[in-house]
Amino acid sequence: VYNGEAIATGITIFYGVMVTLESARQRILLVDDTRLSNQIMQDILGNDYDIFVSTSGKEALVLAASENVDLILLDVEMPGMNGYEVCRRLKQNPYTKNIPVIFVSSADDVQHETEGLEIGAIDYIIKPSNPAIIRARVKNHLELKKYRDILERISLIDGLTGIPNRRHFDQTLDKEWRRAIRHGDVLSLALIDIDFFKKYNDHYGHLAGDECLKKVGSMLNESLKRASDLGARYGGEEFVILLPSTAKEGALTVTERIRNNVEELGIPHEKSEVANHITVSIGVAAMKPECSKVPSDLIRQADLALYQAKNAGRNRVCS
Ligand code: GH3
Ligand code: MG
Ligand code: MG
Ligand code: MG
Ligand code: MG
Repeated sequence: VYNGEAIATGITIFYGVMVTLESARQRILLVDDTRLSNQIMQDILGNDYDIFVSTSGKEALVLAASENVDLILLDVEMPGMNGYEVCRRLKQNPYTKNIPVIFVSSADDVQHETEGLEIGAIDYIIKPSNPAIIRARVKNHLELKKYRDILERISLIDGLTGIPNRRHFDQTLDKEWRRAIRHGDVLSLALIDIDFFKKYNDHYGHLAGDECLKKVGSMLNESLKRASDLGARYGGEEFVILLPSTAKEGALTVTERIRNNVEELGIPHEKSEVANHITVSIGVAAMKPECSKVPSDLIRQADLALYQAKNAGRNRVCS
């Protein structure tokens, strides 16, 4: 579960997994066609960080996209693709555009430095430079990167339940929708709404209501098996799940398991009109995304199914 105090000390909990950002060594990619230059930087920084080395721009682009690095030290003059071109490509790729780049170059004129910064580098180090200064600059930039990562993660987590929030869900739906169009794949979505939750709050109080939402939220995420499945808090007492590459039958299996798991939490609800414990109603929609449709079509369809589930007596899954 989410813990606000832990976040203040640099520890954040994401997807139910503890991520200790303080203790993980940050990763630096060194890019220079001169092996000796890479070796010098490695000697300066290797004690404090995990170092990846590349001697060409092409190789650097692959490493940057695959190795999850936190900072890139990039030479300007290199045969083939020069540092400016490497930086431009890094900034165009959604997977690498947020990795800070520092140019390291012997070109000490205003034009070179200006161009490097305008392309999007955060700093420009003129070599040869003093090792202590390099260490200090790198440390400052990595510190900023660390807090930017923490903020990004917090912005995608629901503060009450600790599960992904609406913003996270919207981003993922958008991404999965486009992926499904590219692959001609099917996408399922389910809206989950707690039954008679207003009565629950009225009877047990809002704090108990909040505890109930936390339990349902964590149970929801524990019920999802595939790494690509996403469960999020949609708002109020509504949750949503997204099941990529899953047709309706599969979605019905998953959601029936969830409906059942919620019942088995056995949270007492003596004012409920369907049971004496907390239950949920679930609306399922499955769709093969096409250019003529939009993601909200999928949500609307699930919402209609949810409405049916409510009208048909609640504590059930409809599609
Ligand atoms: P139905 O079975 O038709 O869904 O009835 P319901 O009472 O669950 O539906 P309604 O939409 O009328 O009420 C939802 C309630 O959820 C209203 C609000 O008090 C409660 N709620 C929404 N967000 C929160 C929250 O963050 N904490 C708590 N404790 N309650 C919340
Ligand atoms: Mg060079
Ligand atoms: Mg509701
Ligand atoms: Mg309602
Ligand atoms: Mg409700």
